[in-house]
Amino acid sequence: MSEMLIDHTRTAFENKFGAAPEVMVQAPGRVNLIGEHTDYNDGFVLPAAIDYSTVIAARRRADRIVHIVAADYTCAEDQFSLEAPIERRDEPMWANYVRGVIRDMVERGLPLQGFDMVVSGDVPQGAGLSSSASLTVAIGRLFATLPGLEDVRPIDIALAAQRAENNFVGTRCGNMDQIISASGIAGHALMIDCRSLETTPVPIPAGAAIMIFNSNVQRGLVDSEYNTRRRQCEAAARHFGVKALRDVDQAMLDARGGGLDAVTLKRARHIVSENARVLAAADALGRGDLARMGELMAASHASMRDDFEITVPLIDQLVDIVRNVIGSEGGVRMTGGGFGGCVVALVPDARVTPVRDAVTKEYTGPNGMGATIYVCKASPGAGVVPA
Ligand code: GAF
Repeated sequence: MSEMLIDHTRTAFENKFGAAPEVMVQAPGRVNLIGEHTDYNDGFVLPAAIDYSTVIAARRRADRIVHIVAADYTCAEDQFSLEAPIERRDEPMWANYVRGVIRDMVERGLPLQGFDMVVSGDVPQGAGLSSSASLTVAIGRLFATLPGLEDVRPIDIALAAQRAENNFVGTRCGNMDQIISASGIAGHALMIDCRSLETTPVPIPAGAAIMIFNSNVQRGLVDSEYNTRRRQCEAAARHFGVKALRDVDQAMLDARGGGLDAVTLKRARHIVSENARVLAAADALGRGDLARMGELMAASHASMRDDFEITVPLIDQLVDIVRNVIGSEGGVRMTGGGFGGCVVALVPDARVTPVRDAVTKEYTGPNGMGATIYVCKASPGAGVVPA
């Protein structure tokens, strides 16, 4: 997490409210190493929290008013009372993420109080690195600092944040982004069982770097295509007579998949094979076996491209450029919901510069833009930072 961002947020609070903040919290964005679109199928994922986050500087108020200043949106403001029903706004959209979490916590009977707060962040927006989950989780983490809310656990914050997106903002996301933002562990990825909500920390091997490449392809179709994929997965689960595709294994798919139409069969094949890959990847990463991890990431990318059909040609090119440099020494794949956004690679430290050079030289995105490259540290989940 950037000290500069913390200082910037603290200063913005002092300038706006004329006093030092009393509490500061942060919540990170995330990168998913493997396990795409498996979360809403009750399956497995393997994300890591990254060192880019949303930071909030705040001070409790004597009344029940919530007053938010968005430092990154020309200090635009939102203000509402905890006494009245919290309504959705047409705009700005960021206000609905904030309102949604707070409304969820109020509806659950939690003893909330008013806050003055300034929100700022450095998670790239619209890149598929979960800037919205980092905002909703940061809001939940802030309110969890109030007296009487000590028992609110990271998973409670994550689920409130997911409900806010599903029920208030209107995004049909799964639970991966919020759980990793709330529960991440420094130096580790987390294998999450998205049904039982059990998390298993898996260390990032010493000497391996997490690189993220933003293709700068805008994720234009992501909402409509995401919802279509969800419907196709639900239809496939109904065909097999199970609650979710998590309950289908390769043998069932082979025996009864023939009854599905060709497209739905491909969607189901991605989910079934991807769940198996996540389990294998958690094992490989835990053993420090980057070569095996690389095979699994390559298979995941091929499955997203050919079966789930969520990659785009520029993303495929970016993956090829990285793979040509790292060979079997690491892994690379598209990460996130798809249709643009980012590519993630796990590479030996010695390969970071050659990979960066190759991508800078060989990748040209939309409007002649190159890729934006981040070398990330697996970071802790949401928490209080010194005010
Ligand atoms: C988006 C969603 F928000 C997640 O829940 C997940 O489904 C992901 O796409 C795909 O793996 O980030």
